Amino acid sequence: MGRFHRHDDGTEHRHDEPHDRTGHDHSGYATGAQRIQVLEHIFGENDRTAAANRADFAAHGVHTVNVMSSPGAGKTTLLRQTLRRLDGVRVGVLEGDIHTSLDADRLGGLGAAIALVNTGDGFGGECHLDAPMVRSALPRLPLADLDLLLIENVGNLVCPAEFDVGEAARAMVYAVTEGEDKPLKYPVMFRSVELVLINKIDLLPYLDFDLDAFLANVRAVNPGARTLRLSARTGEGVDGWVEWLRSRTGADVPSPA
Ligand SMILES: Nc1nc2c(ncn2[C@@H]2O[C@H](COP(=O)(O)OP(=O)(O)O)[C@@H](O)[C@H]2O)c(=O)[nH]1
Ligand SMILES: [Mg+2]
Ligand SMILES: [Zn+2]
Repeated sequence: MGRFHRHDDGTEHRHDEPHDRTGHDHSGYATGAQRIQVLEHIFGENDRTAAANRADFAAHGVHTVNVMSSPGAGKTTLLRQTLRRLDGVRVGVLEGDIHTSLDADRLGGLGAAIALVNTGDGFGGECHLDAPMVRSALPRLPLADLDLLLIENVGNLVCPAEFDVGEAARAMVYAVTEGEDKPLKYPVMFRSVELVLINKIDLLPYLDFDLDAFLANVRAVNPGARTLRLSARTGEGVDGWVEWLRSRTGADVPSPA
């Protein structure tokens, strides 16, 4: 049912190989030359649309951050905390989910403009956002009145990283309950982000998560990535992320003392 996938780090697979190395192939296409042509066509279309999105964001002075993670790592909880702290910054949220408006509803009432994209509603139930999906939501966002657009991607540790949606920056939320090994097992997303937000640190006393081993694994796949530790539940460390966002919005707003 899916449309296409790509691994653009060049090491995961070539387009003429089956996609099974990432654990699934939902392209629905036969292998061979025809499949390559279809993938090239579709990725060309994605990249052209991503460029159009990026141009629109730039034209309106909107800084766009694509937030990715596994399901349940804490994206929506963190975005709630974030919206509460971003006073003075005009924020929009583009909420990506396969089904339901549950997360979009959780983010309502906090001053942000929200646009929901359900990939199960006309986009084949995709496990990620792509550039045309993001583009479909832009008419529902007041871009001219925004400084920052936060995109909550569909929960999935693999596919979202493969699609440029026109964002200026990428961050991922990673929960300490996911173990130390995932940067090595799922390197594509870890490589594609500037910032890894290590979430649920309130649970560390109850886990045997080895933070040093995790940090070493992140460094092994992406030496340039910045990491921040936080708890979206207690709010500890969230200010560091909010400062990172503020520093990029271009909105000349001093942070509250
Ligand atoms: N203990 C703890 N739970 C958290 C934290 N952040 C999120 N959660 C919980 O993790 C679950 C999934 O969170 P959610 O924000 O929906 O994750 P998402 O799927 O990435 O958007 C919910 O039950 C949250 O309450 C955290 O920092 N600490
Ligand atoms: Mg969510
Ligand atoms: Zn997928």
